[in-house]
Amino acid sequence: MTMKLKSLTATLGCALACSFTAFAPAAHAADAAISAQNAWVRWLPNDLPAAGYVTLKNDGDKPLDLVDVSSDDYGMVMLHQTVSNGSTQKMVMVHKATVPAHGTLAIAPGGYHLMLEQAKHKVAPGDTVHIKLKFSDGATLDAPFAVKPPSQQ
Ligand SMILES: [Cu+2]
Repeated sequence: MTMKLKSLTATLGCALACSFTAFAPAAHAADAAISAQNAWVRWLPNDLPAAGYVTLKNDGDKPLDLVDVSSDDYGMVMLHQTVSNGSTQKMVMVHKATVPAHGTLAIAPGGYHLMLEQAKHKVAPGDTVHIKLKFSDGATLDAPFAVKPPSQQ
């Protein structure tokens, strides 16, 4: 079941909260416990794979798993995890990531990332791409991701 994207940062409805979320893309699935914050893509030149990052917030009483990722902007989207083994680091593909009840999961540099490959059209810093995040309760979030240059940390 796909739920309709309902809101943008501007509709958070709380002037105080907005001071913490200014300019950050935010998305909520209607009636869903899960929301996305600070969604962005670290773009790389020459059609190299890009990495997507987002903080997922679960307002519900049960843990939720991110179980599928896809995009109309990329031919292939995968959930990867960076695993360090002493002095070396490697990426492994994972099939789910858990957002704890009343908690957050940071898909952030050094941990999880969304591997974005085979862009279907030209993507450049300043653009917005959309990634669909599907969760174990059936909710789907179609989140806008701000595309940023490689220097972004
Ligand atoms: Cu990767």
